[in-house]
This record gives sequence, structure tokens and C-alpha cells, in this order.
Amino acid sequence: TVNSADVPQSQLEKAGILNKTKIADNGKKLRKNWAQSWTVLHGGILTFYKDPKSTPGGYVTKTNQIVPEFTVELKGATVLWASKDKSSKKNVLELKTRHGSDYLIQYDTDTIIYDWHKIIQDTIKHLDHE
Ligand code: I3S
Repeated sequence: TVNSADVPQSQLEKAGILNKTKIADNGKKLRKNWAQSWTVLHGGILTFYKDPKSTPGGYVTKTNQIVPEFTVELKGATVLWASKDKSSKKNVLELKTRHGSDYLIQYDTDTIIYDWHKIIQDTIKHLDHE
């Protein structure tokens, strides 16, 4: 089998819709605020964009289309299936950065969340070996 560290980073790219909430910032616990995000993995960085539907009136503006809500550096991060006490939702991943920021990532469709779990894990392994 191919070691995931051997996968070129150019293949570690993905985009799609996920539900996410940030639950800690610099080790400080935050109140959950679940929202859908257009999510992009590129160059070892996971970027969550703001949901245009979440703006008043639901208008897509230049700003909310372009401005990321969170950018997450995956180098040194860990990803695992969240324990039941973290959320009542199904298919929840917990992503912890090396700077002490934690995110929950969720999607009801198994295949979609499994694919994200795999590519985030493969990316973290790849970055470990750089
Ligand atoms: O960890 P919690 O406090 O049970 O998380 C829930 C809250 O964030 C809740 O918001 P309010 O505190 O405004 O009621 C959300 O609506 C829930 O979705 C959160 O729980 P889940 O189990 O869905 O992550």
C-alpha cells in the first residue's frame, strides 16, 4: 500500500460544504456556533468561508464571498472522531491545531465526512514528513 506521506501535496486538495464550529481559540474554550461553510483544502491549509446565506437578507456580497472565516494550518494538527460528549450530532470530527485552536466538523452523509477525514489525516501525515 502507498504510504500517505508519499502522496504529493498537489493531490491533497478538496472543496465542499461542511458544518463547522470553532470550540477553542488559543486554548480558550469558545461557545459553539454551528454554521455551514464552503470549505477548501489547499497547500496544507483548511479554509472555512462564511456562508453567504447567513448574512442579513441572504445576499452574496463581494466581502462574504471572498473573506474566509477561519484558516486552519494543518501542520502539527490532529484529527479524530469526536466523542459523544463533544456533540449530539452524528459524524463529527475534532480538529486540533498545534496553536490550541479546536474545531468540530460535521456532515450527515457518511461518505462525505469519511473522505474529509481521510484527506485531512493524509495531509497532516504528509506535512509531518516535510
Ligand atoms: O455543547 P453544547 O452546548 O450542547 O452545544 C449546543 C449549543 O451550541 C447549542 O446552541 P445554544 O447554546 O445557543 O442553544 C446548539 O444549538 C447545539 O447545536 C449545540 O449542540 P450540538 O450537540 O448540536 O453540537
